[in-house]
Amino acid sequence: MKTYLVTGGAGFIGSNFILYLMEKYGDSVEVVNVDSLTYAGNLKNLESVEKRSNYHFEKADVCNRSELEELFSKYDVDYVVHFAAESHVDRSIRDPEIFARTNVLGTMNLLDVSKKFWSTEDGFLPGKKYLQVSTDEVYGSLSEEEGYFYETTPLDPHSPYSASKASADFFVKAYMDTYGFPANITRCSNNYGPYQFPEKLIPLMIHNALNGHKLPVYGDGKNVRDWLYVEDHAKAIDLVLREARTGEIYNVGGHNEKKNIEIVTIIIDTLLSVLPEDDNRRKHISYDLITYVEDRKGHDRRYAIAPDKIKKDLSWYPETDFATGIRKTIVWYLDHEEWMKQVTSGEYRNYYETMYHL
Ligand code: NAD
Ligand code: TDX
Repeated sequence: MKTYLVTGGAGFIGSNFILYLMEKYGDSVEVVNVDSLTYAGNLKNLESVEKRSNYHFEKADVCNRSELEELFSKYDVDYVVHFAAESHVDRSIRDPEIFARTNVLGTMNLLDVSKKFWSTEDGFLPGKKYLQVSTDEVYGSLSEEEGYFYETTPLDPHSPYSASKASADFFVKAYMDTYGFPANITRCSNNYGPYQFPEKLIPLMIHNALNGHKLPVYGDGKNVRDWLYVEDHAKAIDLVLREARTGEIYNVGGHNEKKNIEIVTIIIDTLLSVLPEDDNRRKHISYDLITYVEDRKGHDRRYAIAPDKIKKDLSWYPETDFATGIRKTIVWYLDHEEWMKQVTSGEYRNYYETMYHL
């Protein structure tokens, strides 16, 4: 029986990862969700598993060493999966400091506590592993139509967010290289799917379209992102934890590059094709909502992941193609209006007004 300590388990990818584990392993795993519940953390995401005896929620801050030490004393942790982070690039441009605190110092803290509890006289307890959930953004930006990020591509972050994630990766590497600490790093492309907070492109556009609000496209709308359905990311993480050699770094992505403007038009078209003719929510939806706004500062032009290594070593491949995944995602948001209402009340409105002035 493996015990997973999942940080940031109340966020978008973390909650999808926990639901994936529960579905895949049933009662044969223990899951400890460690989350401080920032604006991005939402325990509603985990309602379907919260009563299970092998699921435990612990409200704790990854920057707080004594809180983490208590948790490692309470649970015999086999795997640490570190999702907890400040994750939104636009917020990092406005307020970089919290990104350094959570993403860099939080990672160092978690690494150090894991090292302390897993150390033996001559190394580390067998079967233990730490996985750093990183991002393709640490590699920087590619030109319009050429090239891919490989694991060997030098790190060249541009935004405060990606700088903090790259720094965290270097600390993980330092622990692996210096102490032989058992860890892996995964670097995934843009995720989409259920439970994503509507500050990010896809859920923001769905929410705005349904409410007849403008659809704010940054710059010329031709920046490219490489989209992966969140469950495929969850599967990759678990595979790396269980099967990869420690010390290895893996890119995760499915060769699904799309310009932002293409994503926005796909969302409009899909909404119109899935909503019944007599559904009131159709009335607002139109291409006229698309509004080009000021570009993001330092906006990375293109991300594209080469996933060859994870395919070759671990036989990972993305199971959900984009046409299927985006439809499933849109249907999920249509079926979860209450969830969207809850997360867009309160702090979200202030954020939206300060950020967009629309
Ligand atoms: P998210 O913002 O939806 O969730 C982050 C979670 O971390 C929230 O539940 C929040 O409450 C928690 N958290 C924040 N600060 C904390 C702290 N100090 N202590 C404990 N918990 C804290 O983020 P996400 O989109 O699910 O991303 C998860 C991870 O995956 C991040 O590390 C991110 O860098 C990485 N990643 C994200 C994507 C993507 O497309 N979203 C792609 C690649 C990698
Ligand atoms: O309103 C918007 N308009 C717009 O044009 C928003 C929110 C975004 N965009 C553009 C900016 C990007 O080119 O869409 C693209 C995607 O933006 P985000 O959803 O903010 O994602 P991105 O900046 O690419 O970063 C994401 O992928 C990598 C995640 O937020 C990160 O956590 C992850 O590491």
